[in-house]
Formats: sequence, structure tokens, C-alpha cells
Amino acid sequence: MVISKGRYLLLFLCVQLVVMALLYREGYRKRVAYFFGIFYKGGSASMGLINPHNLSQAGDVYANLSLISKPSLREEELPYCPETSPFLGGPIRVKLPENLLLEEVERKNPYVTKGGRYKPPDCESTHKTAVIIPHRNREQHLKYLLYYLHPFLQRQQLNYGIYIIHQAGNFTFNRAKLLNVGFKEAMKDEDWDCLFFHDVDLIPEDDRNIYICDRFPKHASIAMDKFGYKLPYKSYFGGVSALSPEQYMKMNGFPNNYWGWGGEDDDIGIRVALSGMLISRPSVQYGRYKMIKHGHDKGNEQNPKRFNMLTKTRRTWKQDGMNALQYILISKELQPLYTNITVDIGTDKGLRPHT
Ligand code: UDH
Ligand code: MN
Repeated sequence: MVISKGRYLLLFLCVQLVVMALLYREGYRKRVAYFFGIFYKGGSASMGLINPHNLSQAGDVYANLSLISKPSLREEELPYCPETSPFLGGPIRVKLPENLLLEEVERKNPYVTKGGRYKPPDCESTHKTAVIIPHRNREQHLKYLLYYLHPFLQRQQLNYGIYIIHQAGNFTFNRAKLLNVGFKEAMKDEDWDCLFFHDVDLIPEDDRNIYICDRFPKHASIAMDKFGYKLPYKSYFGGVSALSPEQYMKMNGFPNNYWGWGGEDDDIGIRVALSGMLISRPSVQYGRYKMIKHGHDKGNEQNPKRFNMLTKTRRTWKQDGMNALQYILISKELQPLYTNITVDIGTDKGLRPHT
């Protein structure tokens, strides 16, 4: 009798010990986070941080980066990042610097690692975001976007990666299919919890437009300069949007069959509704973007079939999407500021036989 009671007591103590050990691990981060929280709040004025509530002047996107530094803690000892990043500056002044070199962008972003990856050096981010950029023959735009996007995302204390999905060959461009490829390839690398699908020519103008996902698919570029900083129409879903992997798969990804300019963004918007979701949006004050001026691209002529195709989305979305995606991966290179994925997505007649 006495022996078995003793055994129970021992078992109870063991369980207690394990629970305490687990709580301790979790609590360590929290306590350190609390400590740093006090530090951030108290220190922000004297540390020279830009106050996001002082909206009179749009600031330099690089202004706060020099304040980010590496503490002498091991990675697993880092506290969680605070709910609101202390490095946000609000409105950003967008001016395209002349003769910009990618080396200059590299120099200004010393914490970015191979493949265009970043983790805050001073805290453990609670968000993992991949930015997916469809691309062909827009090198100049890409340079400017990288110049602005890297510091923008670092100010938000995100764990992030930037992917360029480059369409090989000269056949008609297909933005939505490239985005499907980007999703698939990025998810092979990392368990991203949010993917931003981002036109190469859109520069965000306010860093409070946080690049994380919402409960519903998010349309982020709701106030573009070319549309007078307003939504052009209510269901517009083009430019920059953000979906979690679950949201993306729920709508079978994006369509693969929109070759040339137009329609695919509206198809995506319709898919959101057809799969039973709503569209989430930032405020018009935060969702501001400048589009780098450009003309029509060769190889991306308006798709005359788009209006007809859009009447059929209800019938096609379950067949055409991630479940029907076919492509030939040509290369994947880890560049200093981005991961470059070059892909043969074929033509409207299908994939060419590989020779
Ligand atoms: N894209 C490329 N290369 C191309 C075509 C498109 O990289 O040849 C990508 C790029 O990320 C771009 C996106 O696809 O931002 C969307 O294409 P777009 O910028 O051509 O779309 P937008 O709606 O075009 O901006 C409007 C037509 C521009 C004519 C305006 C003349 N004043
Ligand atoms: Mn454009």
C-alpha cells in the first residue's frame, strides 16, 4: 500500500517537472520580450526613431535600418518581436535614384542573406512571408523594387524571402501561371505562412501596410497612384495581393490559361468569392503604391479572350489551377538579393517537348 502510494507521488512529481520545464522554455522568451518591450518604448525617442504618427513628411525608407543591431544572444534566446515593430516610419518618400546599382542595394541591406532572405537579428519574428514577383524583361523595375522592398520588410520585423519568377523564352507572358509556379517553388523551400504576389513595378508608400496575411485573401494595392489613389472598381484584385497557403489551396490557386495582358486578376477575385471567402483590404491610407511608369510590353499584348473567359470562371476554377499546373523548371539561383526561378511555362498549346 505504502509502496504504491510512493510510486504515484513519484509519477506526479515527474509530470510536474516536465510541465515546469516546458513552461520555463516558453516563459524565457516572454520574459525577455517583456524586458525588451520596456526598452523599446522607453528608448524610442532617444534612439532617433521616426514617429509613425508624425505624418507631415514622408521619410527615407532606409532611415531606421541602422538602429537594428545584433544583440549578443544565441538565436534560441531571442525574444519574440513586439506586436508592433518599433522601426515603422509610416509614409515613405518614393523617388527613383538615378544610376542605382544592385551592389548599392546589397551594401545598404547588410543583414539580407543569399537568396534574398532575412530574419530580424534582434528578435524572433512571428511571421514568415514570401514575396513572389512575376518577371520578364523589367530589370530596371526590379532594381528599384528591391531597393524599396528590402528595407520596407525589415522595418516590419518579418522573416521573409523574395522570389523572382522569370518566364523563359519569348512566348506570350502569363502572370497568373508564373505566380502558381512561385507558390509551388517557394513552399518547397520553407513553410511560409503568407505569400505576397507582387507586380515588379509597384512600390509601397507606407510601411504600416504590413506584409502579413489576414483571415481572408488580402488585396493590398488598393490605392495606386495611376488610379488616383483609389480602387478602380470594387472587385479589383490586381497589383499586390496576399494569401496564406490554406487560402491559396482553397481556391485551387490562380488560373493557368490567361495568356497576355488582362483578366487574370479579375478571375482571381472571382475565385476568392467562389471558394467562399471574402476580400480583406488595408486602409486606403496604408495601401498606397506608386507604379513605375511604363508602356506596353512586347509579348504581353491584351488578351482578347479575357471577357469570354471571365464568364466561365464558375465552371473552370476547380479544373484549372494548382491541380493542373505544369511547367519545366530551368534554374533556381540564390542571388544576393533574391531567389531567381527561371521557368518554361510553355504556350497556350501546352508545354513544348523538352529537347
Ligand atoms: N510583367 C513582366 N514583364 C512583362 C509583362 C509583365 O515582368 O513583359 C510583370 C510585371 O511584374 C508587371 C506585371 O507583370 O508588373 C503586370 O504587368 P503590367 O505592369 O504590364 O500590368 P499593368 O496593368 O499594365 O500595369 C497596364 C498597361 C500599361 C500601359 C500604360 C501606358 N500608359
Ligand atoms: Mn504595371
